[in-house]
This record gives sequence, structure tokens and C-alpha cells, in this order.
Amino acid sequence: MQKIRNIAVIAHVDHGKTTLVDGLLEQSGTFGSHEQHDERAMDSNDIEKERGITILSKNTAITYGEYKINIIDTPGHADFGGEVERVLKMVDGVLVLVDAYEGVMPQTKFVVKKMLALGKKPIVVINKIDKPSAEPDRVVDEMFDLFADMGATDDQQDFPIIYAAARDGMAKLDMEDEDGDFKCIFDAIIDSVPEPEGDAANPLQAQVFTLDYDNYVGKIGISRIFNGTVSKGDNVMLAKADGEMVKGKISKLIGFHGLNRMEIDQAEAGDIVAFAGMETVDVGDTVADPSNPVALDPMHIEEPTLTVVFAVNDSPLAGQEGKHVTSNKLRERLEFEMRTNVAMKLEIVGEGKFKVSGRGELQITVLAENMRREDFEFSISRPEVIVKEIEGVKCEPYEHLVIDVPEDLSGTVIERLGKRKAEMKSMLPMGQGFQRIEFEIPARALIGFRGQFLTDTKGEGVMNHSFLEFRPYSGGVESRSYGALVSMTAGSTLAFSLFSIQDRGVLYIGVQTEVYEGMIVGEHSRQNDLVVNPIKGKAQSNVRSSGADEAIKLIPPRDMSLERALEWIEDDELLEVTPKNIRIRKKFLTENERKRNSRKGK
Ligand SMILES: Nc1nc2c(ncn2[C@@H]2O[C@H](COP(=O)(O)OP(=O)(O)OP(=O)(O)O)[C@@H](O)[C@H]2O)c(=O)[nH]1
Ligand SMILES: [Mg+2]
Repeated sequence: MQKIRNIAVIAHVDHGKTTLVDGLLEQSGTFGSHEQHDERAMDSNDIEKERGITILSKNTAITYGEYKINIIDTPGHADFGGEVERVLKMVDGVLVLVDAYEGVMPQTKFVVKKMLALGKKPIVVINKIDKPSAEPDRVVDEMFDLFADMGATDDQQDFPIIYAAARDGMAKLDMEDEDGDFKCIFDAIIDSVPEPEGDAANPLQAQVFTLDYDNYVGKIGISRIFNGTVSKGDNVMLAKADGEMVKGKISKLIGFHGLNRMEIDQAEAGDIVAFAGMETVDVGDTVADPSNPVALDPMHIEEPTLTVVFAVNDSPLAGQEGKHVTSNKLRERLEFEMRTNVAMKLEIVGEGKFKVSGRGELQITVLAENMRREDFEFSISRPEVIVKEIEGVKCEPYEHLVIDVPEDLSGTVIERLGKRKAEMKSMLPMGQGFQRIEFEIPARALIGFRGQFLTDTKGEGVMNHSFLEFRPYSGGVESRSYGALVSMTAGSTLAFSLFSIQDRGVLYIGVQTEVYEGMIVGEHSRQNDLVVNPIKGKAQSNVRSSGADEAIKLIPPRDMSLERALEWIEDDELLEVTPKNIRIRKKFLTENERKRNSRKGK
């Protein structure tokens, strides 16, 4: 039997997981000497590359001496936390990274808690020790405290510690040691991660933890083999979560090595491989021996906490920029997404209206962003948290929020959060004039908070949050404190009119932008909405002042990304998303309709 180690790399967002995997690939000699690869090679899809974040967990394998090490790189952003939990069941040990300055963050807590509960063996990597602000000793203490708080066993508490600068391919066992390479990481993996249990001679049992889709071979289930041996062409039984048994055949068996996938003929207990040929395969299914099919424990799939409604775009500019605009196209695309994305759910709620649920705004905007790139056009509504009854009590999701702010601004931020029903849990000085403040807050109250927070802290504040639990409903929370600047007419915007509107708030659009009645052109500096005319030219006058228009000084419009816009909108507003533009609009386009409907609402 081959010697195997299975590990996952887990951490808070941006603490350097994917960069560390680059180093593991490189220093194990898995990349050929002539093989070209990008930085953060595992972040392979376009949005991952552009944003520099990992969205989907991905696996690779390296050879180190006589060992095969299967490595799963996981996403650090809280919206994808459910994925991490599933991945953890597939491995025997983990590398927990933590930034040598930032220390324990919300998602560090989340992943450490899950990892400890599943009984995994950790190796702690204090990363980015090259940062001038790094305080590795403090961060080590934070990790010990965290492990103790989360009920680590003695064995788990006794973790090896590695100090690293993953980006430079440097690691060492002691801060006092000379800089070394990743040898100490490989050795720690081989020595302290338990070898996989299970027996190649037993009947087959493999569990699917990720789905992939390939135009040629169809659905692919990436799986950990816990028992038995599997060969290409084998007949198998698929044991579904609900107890149903479905016959299947492995048409292709796919192995991983570095950045490559290759067809293989056989694999056995302990390994991680991919199966093609079973169209009905789902995450959590057991691929079993047909003569003795025994299902493994079902997999816990995190429930969504947030919903938005995707709908057919019905704005006056509909159908001009996208290719796929009909309800049917939209439904097909969303249904396709649900086939491989187990963390999301879809419900048809009306003519051309689809309720999509997920774990957070980022997860939902990544889907929307992918659809834009595929030439879809649609609208999305304000995100709403999922409220559910637990033992007869109405409950809503709560989040653990950590903010780092310059000391002199902490008062403002605490006051804002107080109004949003946040409960302060701790406050610590972080050095360099920053304070770290932790809160527990209803997820509902966080919607729209980020924009406010960035304004309040002049872009210097950092906020991070991650799902805590469902708790009893907290009642009304304060939402957006400013109204919208709404266009009263259709046409192309002119500098002259924008110049006068910009005194009334912050503009979201620039000159020569197509607008329509009911489209939102900016944020009002007061609480109420204000109807404005952004296309009015300068009245003709006798005084000829050629070039006067160019002299108009416009403040650059605020760039509203998909996430920012989604967080900003209220219940009576929508986002219009097309391949070329993201527009913000009122649901009811004319002022009359809006008045009529607000009266009805009251
Ligand atoms: N200074 C410093 N920067 C690093 C180091 N390792 C990674 N980084 C940088 O940190 C940023 C995030 O790195 P990633 O590897 O994408 O982090 P990640 O944990 O995979 O992030 P997510 O997958 O989005 O959770 C990148 O800009 C890296 O270049 C390091 O050792 N030192
Ligand atoms: Mg990553």
C-alpha cells in the first residue's frame, strides 16, 4: 500500500493558505523545473484570480520522498465556511495558518472549532513573520488560548508550531533559528498527521465531498476512499443521504498531481480521487461495493442564512446589453448552479422570480458575477436573512464581528453598532494606535454596515465576521440612514446637472451615463429620497462662455461594486445587473407609483 498523508489547509481569509500550497508544490519538486505557473496557482478560476481569494476548495497531491501527500486548499472567507467543514471530514490532519500580526480572527475560530470537534490533528503555522508588525509570540499565545477555549484534547493542544513566511518559501521551528525551507513543514506532516485508517482489502467505501462539472464527462465527484479498492470501469452502488441506492459505473477514474489531473486505472483506501460517470452523484453520497453497500455517515451541510430574489430584468434598458434575458434562461442557469453548489438553494417564488439562498453576500455576488460574464441580464433584490423557528421560538442568524479601528474612531463605531443591536464582547489594544473590538450582532444588522463603516473610519478600519448561530429574533434594527437620489427622467447625464446634484449627496454615476426615471444616481445626504434631474443642460444665455462646461469640477462618482450595491439597497430598491453595468433602481419607477405603494404599505 502506498504511504499517504491527507491534509487540509485552513485559516481566516488572506492568512496565506494558497501561497503556502504554492510553496509545498514547488519545494516538493512537484512542479517540473520548466513548468510555468502563476502565483497562488490553486486559485484557478477568473474571479479567484481577480479578487485574490479562494472561492472553491481544491485538492492537489505532491510526492515527498516515499509519501504521497494529498492537500486540500480551502477558502478562508466566512461565506464558504460550510465547504471547509465538509473538507475536514476527508483529511486526517490540518495545517492551521494564522497571520503573525492579525492573530486569531473570526474564521480562525470557526475552522479551529470544527477541526477540533472532528478530532483532527493540527499543525499550527504562524505565517507572514516577515511583516514588520508581526508579533509571533502574542499570536502563539492566542492560539493556545483558542485551543483551550474550544476544548482541544491534550493531544490536539500539543500541536507542532512552525514559523513561516510562505510567500518567501521560508519556514522554521523556532524564531531564533536561521531561516530554513519547507522541509520542517513536510516533516511535521509526515510525523504528526496520522496515516489514513481503512483497508484496501475491505469492500469499497468512498465519500464524495466536492462536485465538479466537465462538459465532456459530465458530473465529477471528488472523493476520499475510506475502504477498499476501485478501478476504472467498476460497477458501484451510490448510497444517497436519504437511504436510496442507485447503481452506477465508474466511467473514468481521475487522479491529482500538482496542477494536473490525469486518468488512472486504480486507487485504494486512504487516497483522494475523482469519479466520473454518475450523473446522480451528490455531495455526501457513499460510493460503495454493489455486493455489500454500506453508507458512511451522512455529511452535515450548512444551512443557508441569507436569501435574495433573482428576477427577469424589467427596467427600461432591459435586453440591450445581455444575451440571456428570459425567465427560462435564468431558471436553467440557476438550476445548473444548484447541481454542483450544495451550499445554495433555489426556490421559484413567482413568474420570473427565483429565491436564491446562500451563506452570505459574497457567495451570492460571485454567482451573479459569473452570470454577468456569461452574458446574463437580471435583477437582484435586497438580501434578507433567513428567519426560522427553533423549538417554537422565532430565530435569526447571529454573527461574530471583529473590527480593527484607529483608537480615536472607536467611539463612533461602537455607537453605530450599538444602534444596530451589537453586543460588545471585548476590546484590546493592537499596537500602532489600533484597537480590536469584538461584537456579537444579528446578521440582519450587518447588511449595509460595511459602507458606513468604511466612511466612518475613512477606509482605515478592517472588519471581519463569521456565522455564530441562530438566536431568538432581536426585533427592529436600524438600516440605511440616508435616502437615495432618484432620477426623474430618462436620457444621458450632463455635467451641468450633475454639478448641482453633487451638493445633495454622493453620486454613483458620471457624465454621459444612460439613466431612466426611477434609477438611483447617488446617495442623498439626508434621510429621505430626493428626485433629481441629471440630464438637464445649461439654459441658453446671452453670455457665451465657450469651454465653460469643461470647467465644471465633478467629484469622481463612488464606485459601487456588486457587493457594495447589494448591501446598500433597501426593500423598495433593486439592482439591475447586466454584462456591462450594475444599476441601482427603485422597484417602482415613477414617483406616483412609489407614493401609492408606500401609502398601501402603511
Ligand atoms: N508579507 C507576507 N505576505 C504573504 C505571505 N504569504 C502570503 N502573503 C500574501 O497574503 C495575501 C493572501 O494570500 P493567499 O495565499 O491568497 O491567502 P489565502 O489564505 O489563500 O486567502 P483566501 O483563500 O482568500 O482565504 C497575498 O497577497 C499573499 O501574497 C507571507 O509570508 N508574508
Ligand atoms: Mg486561498
